[in-house]
Order: sequence, then C-alpha cells, then structure tokens
Amino acid sequence: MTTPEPTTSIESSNSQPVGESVPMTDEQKFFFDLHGWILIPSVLSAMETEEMKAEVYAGAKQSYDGALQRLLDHPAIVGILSEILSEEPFMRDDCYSFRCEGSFTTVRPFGWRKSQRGDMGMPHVVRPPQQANPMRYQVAGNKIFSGLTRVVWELEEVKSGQGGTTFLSGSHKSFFSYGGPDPFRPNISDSSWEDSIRDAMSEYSCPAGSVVIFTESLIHAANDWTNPDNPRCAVFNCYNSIWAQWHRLNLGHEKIEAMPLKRQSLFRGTWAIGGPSGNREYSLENRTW
Ligand SMILES: O=C(O)CCC(=O)C(=O)O
Ligand SMILES: [Fe+2]
Repeated sequence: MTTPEPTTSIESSNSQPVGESVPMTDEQKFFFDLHGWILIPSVLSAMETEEMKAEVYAGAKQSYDGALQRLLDHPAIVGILSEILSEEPFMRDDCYSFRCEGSFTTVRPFGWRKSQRGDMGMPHVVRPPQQANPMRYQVAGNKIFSGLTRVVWELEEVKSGQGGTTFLSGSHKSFFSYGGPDPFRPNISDSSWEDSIRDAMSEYSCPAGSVVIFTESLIHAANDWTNPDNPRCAVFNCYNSIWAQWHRLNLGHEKIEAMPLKRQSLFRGTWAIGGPSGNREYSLENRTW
C-alpha cells in the first residue's frame, strides 16, 4: 500500500482554506479496482452545492472560475487521485502528483436526450482496455494506475435509471473484445451483443453534492435525463498521470497564473525527466499544451 498525499491545508482561489486532503480508504480501493468506479455521497455542503450550482446555471462552461475552481483539487479527491494516478515518491507538498486534463459542465433539463451528444450515448472508453496503451487501467505491485480518470461532481440529485452516467462495472479489466468488428474501436457500436452490454450496465443514485470517480478505461455512457424533479447539473473534470496526456488543454495562462501555486501545478507540462524533484512548477514556459 502506498502512502497517501501528505495532508495539507489547501488555499482556495478566494483564499478560503478548503480543508485537509482525505486519503483513499482500503474499501474505496477494493471497489474502485473491482468495479472501475466509486461514488462518494454528500461531499459538498448544501451551501457549497448551491453556490456552485448557481455558477453552472449562470453559464459556467468549465470549473476554472469562481467557487467551481475549488473542485479541481477538492480535498475529497486529492488523496484518491494521488493513490490511483501516481507513485509515493512523487507525492509532495509543493505540487500535485497528477495533472488536470480538462473540465466541462453539463445542464440537462427533463427530456434531454442522449442523441444531443456527438456519441449518441454509445457506451465507450478512452482506448479499448484489452489493448496495451498509456491510458489504460493497470494494477501492479499492489498499486492501481487508473490511466485517464474522470471526476464527476453531481450538483443536483441523481436517481438511478433516470439519466446519470452508467458503467459496465469490471470492463476496465476485460481481456476480450466488445463483439464489434474492430478491436481498436473505443466503443461498443456494431457489437452483436450491444443490448446485453447495455442491460448489464450499473446505475447510481446520489444526493446533490456527491462525486463519482471512474477510470476512462471502463465502458460508460451518457443517458436520457428522465427525472422530472430536477435537471442534471454536473461538472466533469478529467485527470491523468503527470507522464501522459490525452486532451489538449483549453485554458489560458492568465487564468492558471491567478490560481494558488499548488493548484497551478495541475497544469504543468507533461514530462518526467528528473524524477520527483524535476518537473514541479507551472509556468508560461512549462504548461500543458
Ligand atoms: O455525460 C455523461 O453522463 C457521460 C460523460 C462521459 O462520457 C465522460 O465523462 O467521459
Ligand atoms: Fe466518456
């Protein structure tokens, strides 16, 4: 077992301390490894949730501004991301041991259809996990490496079967193809057992202010929002190892340089020579492209 990220008090963008980072528990590790995803209910207080939700409803497209910025390195996820995306020698006080790849928000009113998405709600992954690639989920030496990893903040209640993200639990460790014609295709389209795969997908219910963490090597899908009581209002943040990059970063230098120093390190360049004391600080010359 590795040592979690040292507990530190993190200053928020508006200088309010946001608290101590929480280590990943053995139970969370067990279920994250077994299923490929975990849900942590009621992480945000009602006041925080209201504040952040108001920003999303007011048009925030990403979590880089305002109160939403605090989600990027919220103490409830820092310990977990350190555990599943890095190694103990890289866990330091002065920088994060993982990178942020991007952020987007979504508001889905009652009646929102998955056909409004480019992928039409097709169950998909970053790369098919039965192939070797730098984004894939691995476990070696009693250590999880989750590859490209998504953190979803649900700012409204989600009811099972009414439109939350769904997961084919365990598929991040599948060694066989999804039944489609192309083993490199990162989704299950044209699989003759598409219906059985969809039927086997897991759902979750959670109160507003909960967080879901999943490896993008897990088959997952967007779904029609059929909950008449509230829209889906969620923030999707993406993370990776400090050594690997999937997305181009769509975030200007001026926004990053206004962040607290440790938070800035989430956006430093993707290179590793020099080991744990090498690449630690974000700058205009050392940023993710
Ligand atoms: O919109 C959704 O529920 C799924 C989002 C998704 O595919 C992802 O976060 O990678
Ligand atoms: Fe996805």
